[in-house]
Amino acid sequence: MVLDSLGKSLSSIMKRLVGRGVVDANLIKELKNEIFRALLDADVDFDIAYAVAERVEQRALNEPLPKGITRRQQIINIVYEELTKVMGEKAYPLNLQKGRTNIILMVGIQGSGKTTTTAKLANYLSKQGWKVGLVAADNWRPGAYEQLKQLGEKINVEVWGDPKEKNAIKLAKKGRDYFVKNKKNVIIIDTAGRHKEESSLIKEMKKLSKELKPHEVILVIDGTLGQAAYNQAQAFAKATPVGSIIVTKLDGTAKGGGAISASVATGAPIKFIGTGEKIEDIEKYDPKRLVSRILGLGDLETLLEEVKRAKIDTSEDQAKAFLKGKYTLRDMMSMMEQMNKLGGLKKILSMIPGMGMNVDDEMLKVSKENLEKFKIIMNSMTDEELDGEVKINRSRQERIARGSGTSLEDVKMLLQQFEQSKKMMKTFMKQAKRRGGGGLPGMPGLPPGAIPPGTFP
Ligand SMILES: Nc1nc2c(ncn2[C@@H]2O[C@H](COP(=O)(O)OP(=O)(O)O)[C@@H](O)[C@H]2O)c(=O)[nH]1
Ligand SMILES: [Mg+2]
Repeated sequence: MVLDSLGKSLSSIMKRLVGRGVVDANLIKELKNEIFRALLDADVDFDIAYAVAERVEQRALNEPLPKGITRRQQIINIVYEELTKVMGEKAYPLNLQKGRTNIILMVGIQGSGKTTTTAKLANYLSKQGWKVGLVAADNWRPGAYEQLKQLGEKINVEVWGDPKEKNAIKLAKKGRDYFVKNKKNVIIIDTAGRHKEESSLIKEMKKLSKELKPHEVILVIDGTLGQAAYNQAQAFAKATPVGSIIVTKLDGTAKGGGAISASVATGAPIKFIGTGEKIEDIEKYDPKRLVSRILGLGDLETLLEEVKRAKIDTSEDQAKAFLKGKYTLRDMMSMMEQMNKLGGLKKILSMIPGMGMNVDDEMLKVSKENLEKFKIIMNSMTDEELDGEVKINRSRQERIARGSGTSLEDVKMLLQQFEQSKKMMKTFMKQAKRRGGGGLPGMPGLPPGAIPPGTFP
C-alpha cells in the first residue's frame, strides 16, 4: 500500500484512541506527540509536522463538541481534517476537454519516471475512451524512443518519434502536428531526461511550453526524494500556471508523506500517483480517500454524513431511562430500526474505526433475517408488552406467535435475546457511567445494545 509505514503508525494511534476509556488532556498530548513522530518518520517537513500536531491538540482541547457526536469521534475527525489539509484537501481532474486536441507536456528530472508515467497515463486515458497519441521527444537519451515505443505497443497506443531529429523543439512540434492530423484528442509529449537539477529543467520547460502551448504541463517527481521534492515542485509551480504534479515510486519508499506534503505546500495540485513499475500502477490522487485509508478509518466521512442524515437521536429521556436500567422491547425495536436507517450492518461496521471489515456475509444474512422476524413478532405485541409492563407468559407467547404467523419457538427466541440484550445493556451502562459518556466508540447516539445479541454469533 502507498504510505504503508505512515499508515501503520497512524492507524495504530487511532485504534488506541478508540480503545481508551477517558479522553483527557493527557491522551490528547500523547496523540499530538505520536502524530508528530509519525509524520517525521514519513519525512514530512519538521515545521509542517509540528504545525499539524499542534493544530490537532489545540482543536481537540478547545473546540466545542457538536451535538450528536462523541468526543472520540470529534478528535478522529480533527486528525482526519488536519491531515487532509496537508495532503492536498481535494482531488483535481486533468484539464481535458472534449472537442479539442488536448496537449499534455511531461517534464521532470532524469530518472523520475517520466517515460513510465507517460505510458501509464496513456493507458489510463485510452481506457476511458480518449484517443491518445504519444510523442517521444527525448532526443538525448539513447534508446528513449525505443523505450516508449515498446510501452506503446503493449498498451495499443501509437507512439511517434524520430531518432534522427536532434532539435528537441522541432521534434516535439513534428510529433504534435502528426497526431493533430491523425485526429487524436489527447497528445502526451514525453520530454528529455537529461536534467539533473531544477534550473535547467525549468528553462527547457519554458522553451517547450512557449512553442507547444500545452493545456497542461505535468511535473513528474520521484517520491523517494521525500521532502526534498519541495525545491523542484516550488520552482515548477512558480514557472507555470498550467502545472500539475505526479509523484512516482510511492510503492517503494517510506518518505512518500514527505514528497506529497512538500508538493502540496507549493500549491501545485497532485493529480496522480505512481505506485509501481507496471503499466496499471497509477492512481488518481484523492487526498481524502488516501487519508482515511492511512488512518485505517474506513470511510469516516460517509459515516459522519449518514449519521447526520439518519438524525439518530437517542432522546434524553431514553438515555436517562437506560441509566436507571429500564430497557424495553420497544427500545430494542427502535434501535433495530435506526440500524436499518443507517443502511446495513456491514456498512456500519466497516465505518467504525477499529472495527475493521471482517464480518462475513453468511453471518450477516442470518442476523438480518432474525431482525426482520423480530420486527414482525413485535408488531403483534400490545403496548404494555412492548413497554415491559406485563410479563409475557406462555399464553401471551402463544397469542403473539399466532398473530404474527411465526412459531412459539421464534417468540421464545426473541424474548431470550431480549433478556441477553438487557444484561449486556446493564454492563455497558455501568462502564459508560464510569468513563463519563455513553455510546459505542465512534458511534454517536447509538447506545450499546443497539446491536442486539445474536447478531454476532
Ligand atoms: N517502483 C516504481 N518504479 C517506478 C515508478 N515509476 C517509474 N519507475 C521506475 O523508475 C525508473 C526510471 O523511469 P523512467 O520512466 O525511465 O524515468 P525518466 O528518465 O524520467 O523517463 C524505471 O526503472 C521505472 O521502472 C513507480 O511508480 N514505482
Ligand atoms: Mg524517459
